[in-house]
Order: sequence, then C-alpha cells, then structure tokens
Amino acid sequence: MTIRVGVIGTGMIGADHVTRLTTQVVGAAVTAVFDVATERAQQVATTANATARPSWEALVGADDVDAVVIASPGPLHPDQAIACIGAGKPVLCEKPLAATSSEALRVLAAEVAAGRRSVQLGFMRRYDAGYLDVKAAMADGTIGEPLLAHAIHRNATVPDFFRGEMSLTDSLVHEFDIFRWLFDAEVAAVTVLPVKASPLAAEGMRDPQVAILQMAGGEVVTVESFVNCQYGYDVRCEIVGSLGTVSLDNPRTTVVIAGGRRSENVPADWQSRFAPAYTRELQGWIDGLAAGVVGGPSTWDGYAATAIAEAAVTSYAKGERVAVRLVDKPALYTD
Ligand code: NAD
Ligand code: ISE
Repeated sequence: MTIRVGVIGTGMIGADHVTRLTTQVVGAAVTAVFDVATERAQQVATTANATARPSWEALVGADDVDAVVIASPGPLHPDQAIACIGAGKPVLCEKPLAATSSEALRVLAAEVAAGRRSVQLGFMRRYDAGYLDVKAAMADGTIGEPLLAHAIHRNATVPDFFRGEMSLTDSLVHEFDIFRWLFDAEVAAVTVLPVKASPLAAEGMRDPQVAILQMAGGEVVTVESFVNCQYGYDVRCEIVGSLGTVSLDNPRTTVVIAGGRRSENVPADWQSRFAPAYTRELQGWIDGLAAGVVGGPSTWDGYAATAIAEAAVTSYAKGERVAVRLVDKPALYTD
C-alpha cells in the first residue's frame, strides 16, 4: 500500500520532507505540492515526479492525496490543518502548531469535534536516538528520581528577519515540547531572563536568552537559547536525578588528534544534526497511516508548546515569571 502525500510549503524543511518521502521512506509517494513561490514548487515537484497544484485548498481536496504535510510558515498552520481535518485527511504539521494559543485551540476544537486524531506535530526530537536514550534512563530508575535539567540550544546564525521573540516561538518551542515529554508533565510557569547581548546580535535583538521552566511536578529546567553562536549547531542537555545524571551530547564524529590538539566537528545545522530523526518521524507517520493510526506528538502537544511559548514571550516583555494556563485536556488526548 502506498500513501499518497501532498506537501504544502516547499521551503527548507518542506523540500527536505519531499526528498525523504521520495527517496528514503517506504510506503509513501509525494503526488502533489503547493507553494506560493510557484517556481520553487515546480522544481521540487519535478524531483519527486509530483505535480504543483494551484492552491493549498486544491491540494487538500485532491483525490490523489491521502495525507498532507504542512511545512508553510507557522501562522498559516491552523487554517491548513483544520481544512485537512475537515477533508478527513491525516496531516503531519510542522511546528509550531500556531502562532498563538487561541489559534492552536481552533485546531484542537476541530479535531475534537471530528472525534479522532488526524494531526501529528513535527516535534522530531522525540524520534532522535539520543533523546530516546535519555527518556529511557529517566524512566528505568538509572538516575533515581529526575529533579532538574539544563539545556542549551545554539544556532550558528539565523536569517535577518529572525527577532528576539522567535528564539522562543521558533527555536525553544522544541525545548518546551521535549521537556514536557521527558518529564511527562506540563510546564506550570516560565521565566525568561535578560542576558548581556552578544556584540554580534542583530540590533535590538536580545541574544542569548535563558528561560527557566517550572514543571508541574516541581522539577526545574534551565534552557539557554543562543541563535548567533557562530561556531555551529549545538543542542545538548543534562538531566540531574537523585542518584546520577544522564546527558545528551552531539552525536560522536571522527576525532582528530594532531599538533597537540584533539578536535571533533560540531554539527553545522539542524538539517544534519536531526537527519535520522526526521526520517524516523516520517517513516513512523507513514507506517501508522498504513495501519489506520495517527500517533506521535498530538495537537494537544502542539497547543501546550504554543501556550508555553506565548507565556515566554510575555515574560520576555515584562521581565517576570508567567504562569502557563491550559484548558482542560480533552479525552481524545488522555492516552
Ligand atoms: P521557509 O521559509 O524555508 O519555507 C516556508 C515556505 O512556505 C516558503 O517556501 C514559502 O514560500 C511558503 N509559503 C508562504 N506562504 C505560503 C502559503 N500561503 N501556502 C503555502 N506555502 C507558503 O521555512 P522553513 O524553515 O522551511 O519552515 C517552515 C515551517 O517548518 C515553519 O513552521 C518552521 O518553524 C518549521 N520548521 C521545523 C523544523 C523542525 O526541526 N521540525 C525545522 C525547520 C523549520
Ligand atoms: C528551526 O526552525 C528548527 O525547527 C530547528 O529544529 C531548531 O533547532 C532551530 O533553532 C529552528 O530555527
């Protein structure tokens, strides 16, 4: 059985998803793409033997599209995801689910009204071998009772349009999701601390930043965001438990020892660091669809992460601790 996929948005990650679905994922074929940048859409369509469609609405409604990947800019995700739910088509929606929690709730309401899960969020870290090992060590008692965590999330550089708030809504949203998942708990409050700005930060941009998450169970997570660190892409964390710690490092690469130095490459970007996780995420999604199941990070997870990002943006603006308030969790997401 081949799942026929339509991809909305053929920018950086949309084009990567098309390539993976076409060349690596078993049981999928990309039949349709749409992007407002029509030339790029056409180029990407050609590589996959697919066709570019005149609008995302036409793609969602097409008879030769069984499932949809949404890889357009975040604010467009709610309308596009709701259209997929309405058409009865499963969707892998890139993060963030929405730009605001109220927009995220629109998707949640549509899915709950439909009575079944259609949406999987693109929180691919949950498919990364390193994070899976960390979760296992937290669950099996190896480090005792997990108490706190320290995380860093550094990008070498970001595009000019990237503003301070986007460090929270676009980058740290992954951290918000992964620590909810690792601790199996919601975030109760967030505080964003001002840090001395890097001289290389864009004008008016507060970079780096530190966010402190207080989990509902009392655990505390400190997260550094540094989107102009210059030297590479660096995502690490350490969980501290009552008996020991577990750390996620960059994947090991070849070590060179020469001239009195020992050196190792740092990943250049998220594309290379998380390549295997993206493939596992897509293969898991397609395998689930072939079995009639939508699993993985849910609309609830997308909503919760967006609500934390929203609280973080408020904390960033006001310089104070902000509580994260969520609506009651619908039964659809309680398993
Ligand atoms: P991008 O700017 O490279 O691509 C976005 C594409 O969407 C562009 O080609 C743009 O022309 C297109 N677009 C704009 N309006 C559109 C519309 N109305 N309908 C369809 N397409 C439209 O950005 P990107 O880095 O590929 O990010 C896309 C999404 O994926 C964002 O939500 C981003 O946060 C997310 N993302 C996730 C990861 C991850 O690790 N999971 C990594 C990168 C990006
Ligand atoms: C990017 O959009 C991603 O989603 C990456 O996974 C993340 O690490 C990076 O910081 C974002 O800008």
